[in-house]
Amino acid sequence: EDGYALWMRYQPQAAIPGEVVRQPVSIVVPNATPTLTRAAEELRRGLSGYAAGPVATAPAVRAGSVMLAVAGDPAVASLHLPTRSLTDEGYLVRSVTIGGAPVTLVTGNSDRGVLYGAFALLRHLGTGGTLAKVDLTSTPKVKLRVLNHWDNLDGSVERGYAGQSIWDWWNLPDLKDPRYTDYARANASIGINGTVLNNVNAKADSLTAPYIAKAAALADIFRPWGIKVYLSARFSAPIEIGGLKTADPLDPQVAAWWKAKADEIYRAIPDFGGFLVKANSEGQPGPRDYHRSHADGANMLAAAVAPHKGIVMWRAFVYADTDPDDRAKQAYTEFKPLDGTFADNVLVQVKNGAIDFQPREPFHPLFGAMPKTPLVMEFQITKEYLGFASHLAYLGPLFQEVLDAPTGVKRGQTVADVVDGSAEGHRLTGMAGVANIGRDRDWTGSPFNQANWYVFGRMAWDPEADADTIAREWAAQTFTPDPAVVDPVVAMMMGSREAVVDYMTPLGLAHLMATGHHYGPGPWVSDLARPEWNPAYYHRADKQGIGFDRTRSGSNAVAQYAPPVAKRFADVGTVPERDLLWFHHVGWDRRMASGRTLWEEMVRHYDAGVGYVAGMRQQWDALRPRIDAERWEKTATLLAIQEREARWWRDASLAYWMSVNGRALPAGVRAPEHDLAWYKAQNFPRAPGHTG
Ligand code: BDP
Repeated sequence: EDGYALWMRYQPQAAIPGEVVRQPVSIVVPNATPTLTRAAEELRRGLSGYAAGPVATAPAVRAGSVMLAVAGDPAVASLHLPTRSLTDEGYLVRSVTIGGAPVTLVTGNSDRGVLYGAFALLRHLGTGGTLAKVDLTSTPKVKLRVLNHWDNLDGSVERGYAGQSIWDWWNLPDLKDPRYTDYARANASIGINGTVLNNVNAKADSLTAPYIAKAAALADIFRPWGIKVYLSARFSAPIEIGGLKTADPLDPQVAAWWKAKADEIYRAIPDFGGFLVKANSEGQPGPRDYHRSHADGANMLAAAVAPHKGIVMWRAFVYADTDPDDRAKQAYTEFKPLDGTFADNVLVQVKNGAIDFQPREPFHPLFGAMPKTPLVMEFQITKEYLGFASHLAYLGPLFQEVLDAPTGVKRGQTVADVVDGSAEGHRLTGMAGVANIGRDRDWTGSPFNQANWYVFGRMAWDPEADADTIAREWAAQTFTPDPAVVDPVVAMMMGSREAVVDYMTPLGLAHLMATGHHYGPGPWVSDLARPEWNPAYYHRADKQGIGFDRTRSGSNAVAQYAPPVAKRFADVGTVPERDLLWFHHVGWDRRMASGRTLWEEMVRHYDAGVGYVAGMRQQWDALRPRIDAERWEKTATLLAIQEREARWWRDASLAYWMSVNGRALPAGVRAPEHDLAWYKAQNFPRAPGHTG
């Protein structure tokens, strides 16, 4: 068991064989389209696994059949089931009677709906359910559920920690690695319906004819699984591969070039999803190079794909030299005024927080602030700032915390309401996840990282879903539904992200890692060329206090939130303690809710983080007899690394804070293992995932 099968292991389980064996199961697909054929094959695979015996496909239903058919099929229509509300991607799986025979029906209004239903049935069986009296129904709340691969054409993956890219650009379009199909199965099983193949730091080559042909080969494999292909577009491509002198979005020649390019792509990929664009950020070209706005750029590309029903996802992650007083303010400053000026097929893609995928950030103030524009939530599934693939951190609670946050714009409105379109009645909606997938045998660098891919898909389907419930589902399918495994595994997972916050950046601190790799601690770094490259810029610690003042006396970034939220964050008495140092610069002796001083409280958080990891190791040790050897061993080793590195973060941070505040550690607290100079001397010239 090397983890390749992900959560689709379909292992025999105590509860299932009885059900299946009692009556032979057959699978019936009256109308075998490419998608339904795959759905049937997946069910055959799954049911034979769970039943520990062969399952056949049959031409007609009999007692015990599982039938896959769209709602319009005469046999289904005659049952008068409530299928209208399923819209085009929802499913209904139900025990019914057809021609006198008890049958499990998997239906939906489209083949894709049926496919999702098949996976829902497998999930039901994989989490301890049986084939008796099945009744499952669900409709996705978000339309575009998309992975963003930061994969480069040379095979490296920016911020990827699970090996090289799974796309073998060299041998595509000819060589169709079976892995592509397994990738599509995995995504379809959790409802992901789109994938951006290449890095947002894009090369224009990905838009040349040979690469379009390669992307088309992947699109052909993914199509029956309901997955569309998208490409990151480099804004200056008309110059680099088109021979034009400019990429000015208002230049008719530029617009014509993109239109012709879009037409060319759609000839090869008729259902091409559209473009994702990072513009005028971290050195990428964009419309502002020509003194045009982001909307000018986005709308020009949108016009090129509109005749083909394509869309543009335009990123709001603009990180340039424009807002020197506070990096956190840039996206809002540039995008908020553009609300209402984007074309209908443009979505603005916003990171979950205003800086950059930190272990914790308050939700991005753009959510709720651009009511006329559909906003895509961008989460990072790969753990750039949470210990790469090495540390165990389940991101479900992070995603949920952001999605559940009240925007303060209207009573009861949450970030999830903005993302799923219900806040303003947007029909075009999206959620994007920066993938953690690579060529490692287990896809994501560790068994537990698979859970982050899984929870992203499940929350994109339903942004109000619960992280704990999803962790249970994942653990049951990935290991076994036995509560003796699921309970401790879920317990480990649920607190794991908070532990990372505790040992890296407690109480609202952020961006304290050493230069380049984003892995180990470097709170002392203060000599890099641009101020906001330095951790010291973010923590602002001195002898008296610590924290970034984002209230009126500081950068006033807090004013970017709607008034009730701004008020709560701006007041040092009402801001949640977990966000304290994000918004406020406070004294080391400030009294916290616990009665401890800030300094004492910080120390406690560092210790809690390290302690949690030690606890996870114990829990995992106790699970040894119940988990297969290979996955147990790998996880145990990674947890040992994590414990060592949690201590490193704690010790390095404490050593540094003490050098700044001149305070002693509270009584009974362990001193850092080394002196500050030792921590400063650590360096990692060859960290993975940093492609420059
Ligand atoms: C940062 C990454 C960088 C990405 C950038 C982005 O460090 O590698 O290119 O985000 O999202 O988190 O564009």
